Amino acid sequence: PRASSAVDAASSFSAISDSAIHKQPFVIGVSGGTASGKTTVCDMIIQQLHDHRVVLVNQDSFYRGLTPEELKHAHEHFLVDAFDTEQLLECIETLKRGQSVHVPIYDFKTHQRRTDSFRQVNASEVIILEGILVFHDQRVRNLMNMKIFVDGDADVRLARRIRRDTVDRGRDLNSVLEQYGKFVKPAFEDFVLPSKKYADVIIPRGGENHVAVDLIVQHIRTKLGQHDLCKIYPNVNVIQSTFQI
Ligand code: UZR
Ligand code: MG
Repeated sequence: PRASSAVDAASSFSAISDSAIHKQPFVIGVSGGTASGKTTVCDMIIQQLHDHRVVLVNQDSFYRGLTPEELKHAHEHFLVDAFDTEQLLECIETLKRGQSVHVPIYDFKTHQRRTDSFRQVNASEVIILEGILVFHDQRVRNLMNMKIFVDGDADVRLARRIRRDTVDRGRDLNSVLEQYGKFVKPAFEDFVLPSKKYADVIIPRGGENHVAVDLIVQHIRTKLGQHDLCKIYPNVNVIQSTFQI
């Protein structure tokens, strides 16, 4: 009986290793309101995981371009279906299978996708998917191994958004404030905030929170270490055959 339980243990260990052989990338979702510091948190994670291969995919890249008619009221057209979620889903699934993808490039100034170029994203150990609504679709959520919500006060976020939209995106103050009041804030309350409940970790004070980022990076490292189980797979085979003799 002792021998057979040892064989059972060995074969179940081998089953773990079998799944580790098709080891999948670790997928992290990073969500939060506009200008909450999502991008900063992602950059900090990537920097600290320097010895692993990490790629960042932005949900923003999957905005559908606006039609000429929609362009006339450009700031009114950013609701949930503004994203091509099917394409985003396919992109993350492909990366999870270990294949590279072409991610569209979205231009916030013209509200259009570039037609002449893509960004090639290669398969890697860690995939970070960042965006205001990455927790909204259940199918996208299900692809994630870890979900992070970056929190921040609305006034701080609005101040940052004003600076970004006027300085980086070439908009005027009035249109930024109108868009914020009419669309960004209501969409945050209706769609983004409710999706916070899916988060595993909520980070207060966004990119200033080094302790939170340290903890997250430690967790990712532990998980990647477990994936490395497959490296001892040959030994597991030897143990198993010894028991079978
Ligand atoms: P972050 N957005 C634009 O302002 N223009 C576009 O052409 C496409 C998107 C906004 C979008 C959202 N909302 O608040 C923000 N609106 O970009 C997403 N209205 O960027 O997560 O970095 O804040
Ligand atoms: Mg951003």
